[in-house]
Amino acid sequence: MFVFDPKINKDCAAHRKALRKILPDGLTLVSGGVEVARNNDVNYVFRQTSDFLYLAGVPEPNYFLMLDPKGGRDTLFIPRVDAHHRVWLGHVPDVTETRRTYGIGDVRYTDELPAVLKKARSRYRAVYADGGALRRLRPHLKGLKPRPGLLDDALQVLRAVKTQGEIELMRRANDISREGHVAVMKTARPGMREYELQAEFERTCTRLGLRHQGYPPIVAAGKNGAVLHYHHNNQVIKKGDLLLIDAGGECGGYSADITRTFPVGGRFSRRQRDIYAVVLEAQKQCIDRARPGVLSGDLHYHSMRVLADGLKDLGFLKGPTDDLVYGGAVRLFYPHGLTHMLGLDVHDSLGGRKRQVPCPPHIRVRFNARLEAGFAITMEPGVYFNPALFNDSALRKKYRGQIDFKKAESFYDFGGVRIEDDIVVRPSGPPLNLTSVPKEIDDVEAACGY
Ligand SMILES: [Mn+2]
Repeated sequence: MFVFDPKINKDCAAHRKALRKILPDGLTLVSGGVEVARNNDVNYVFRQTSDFLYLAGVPEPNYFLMLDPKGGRDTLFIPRVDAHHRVWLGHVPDVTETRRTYGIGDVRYTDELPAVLKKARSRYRAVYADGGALRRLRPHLKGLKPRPGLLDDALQVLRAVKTQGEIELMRRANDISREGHVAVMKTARPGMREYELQAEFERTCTRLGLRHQGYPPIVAAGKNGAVLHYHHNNQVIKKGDLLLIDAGGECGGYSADITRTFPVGGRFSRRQRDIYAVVLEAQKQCIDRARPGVLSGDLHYHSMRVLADGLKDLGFLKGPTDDLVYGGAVRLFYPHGLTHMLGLDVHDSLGGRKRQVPCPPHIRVRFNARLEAGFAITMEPGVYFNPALFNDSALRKKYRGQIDFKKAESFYDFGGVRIEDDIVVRPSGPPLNLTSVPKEIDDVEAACGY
């Protein structure tokens, strides 16, 4: 179905052009990542820095990128590898091949960087350099005022709005991750360990060409589903458990971020179905409302309202919806945000300082942005029964009249339900949904393969 294709971001040239337009009056220097030691002679699996992937698309370590807007050229600096190292590393592209692969007109070796900088710097007063470039090239930047904050902000501004090439990579990450999620639903059986399903997801992604995960998968059965960043993934899955899996592969550096919750055994129980339906309704309503001009904080409050109404119908909450939402009672069931930006980082750029929208006093969320066409964001409401919250004596006292704590306690073995899709805001109308993993109750049960 998918053929491995070391596809690179075809929009990097456009990204560099846009950056030169924001920072036309300085020399821009961006450093690629360097390898990090894991233990003796072994490095961690290398992941290029997100900004470098955005501007150059190069996944390898030890590169530099220089934008010289007055000189009218971008230069990529690549490490010079001698014959001895080729014995260990195999084929390493030279400047000619690199020029062809990445479409950057000027490619040189990093040992030429000091001489190139010496010539270029006389044309400028400022250097927009990141921390790594400043640390490693400081002696060659004489006479230039470093402005790392402006470079960072410019990149945040640009990275928030996805270009067509970026959306294509995100779609590919999503399409392959879909296969992984479906394989997990089909494979899950009582008696397995959670990590066996992690293996199934990662195996499927790798087999279809995604060599890296955007983040370590969360695979949580039963009560573990209530632990928001559960990472042990080592417990035995029991018959009748809900299985919550939050996992996404990475393509060209762009991550999918998908959560599904399904019944081990293939059929939702009555109470699983009831909670699931409430979360799904909140998610679908919020997806539909994700349009330009909408505040993400307002969407979060909308999701809290839908969840509060649903939990009221099921007897967990009582009282006026507004009181449950603004007073915070619903947050005991839903203690996280609805959405975050998504891209080269799974929690991606917030869009730059100018885009930060202060929250009105009645809204308390960590991420509050006015949505724009091209924003890629997640939509991930959830309902959890986490004893750490429901057993808290101060919270029990505060919400005594609003929460049926006895009923919530009887759901401790339930864990939680989260449903998470990746969407791209469109200029008008509802957003593009990149995620096609089954989520309707009938479709999830059908995918479970019993
Ligand atoms: Mn997420």
